[in-house]
Amino acid sequence: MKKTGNILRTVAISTAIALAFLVVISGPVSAEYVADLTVLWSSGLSDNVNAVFVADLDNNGQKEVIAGTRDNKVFLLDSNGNTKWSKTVGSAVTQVYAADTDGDGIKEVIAGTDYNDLGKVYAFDTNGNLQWTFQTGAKHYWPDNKLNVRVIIAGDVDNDAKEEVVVGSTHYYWFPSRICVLGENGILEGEYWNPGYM
Ligand SMILES: [Ca+2]
Ligand SMILES: [Ca+2]
Ligand SMILES: [Ca+2]
Ligand SMILES: [Ca+2]
Repeated sequence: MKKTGNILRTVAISTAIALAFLVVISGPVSAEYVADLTVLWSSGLSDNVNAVFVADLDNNGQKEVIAGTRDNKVFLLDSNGNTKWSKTVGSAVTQVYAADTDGDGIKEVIAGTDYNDLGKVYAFDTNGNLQWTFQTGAKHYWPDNKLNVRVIIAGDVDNDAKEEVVVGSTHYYWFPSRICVLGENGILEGEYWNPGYM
């Protein structure tokens, strides 16, 4: 029996075949119809694509694509795959997201890095200007502060009409894990340390 697939609006993926390429596809998705997916565009980036997020940052009806690469770069691409800007951060980018941290209606580009950068979070405006950073790596339950940012999500968790950035970080080798809730300007509004891996 055929499965009826959901219509994929716009999905960005990094492929295992072309590691440095970002490929955007659209079409109905089901096990039977994967071959029907159409490549809308592909964009060659500088290194392996570690993370991708799609959002209409500026509410103009066109979605932008945020991508983070192994060679420490954050890219913002337009809806046709053209690079609007790229910025270099302190180490490999592990996660990217979009969040309106200051409540002005425009989403910021959020990126997290690995333990070589002590698990930092970077926020850029839509023009690529750095707005703030926050280091999630800290000594707690373990004698060093080498945390990887593993998860970033956002939402208005305290009803102040500004989205908080919620970051999950884990030690690169051992167990300590940390959840940070970052408010406007990257201010730490809440945190939780777990002695084990999360
Ligand atoms: Ca847009
Ligand atoms: Ca904003
Ligand atoms: Ca809030
Ligand atoms: Ca807040």
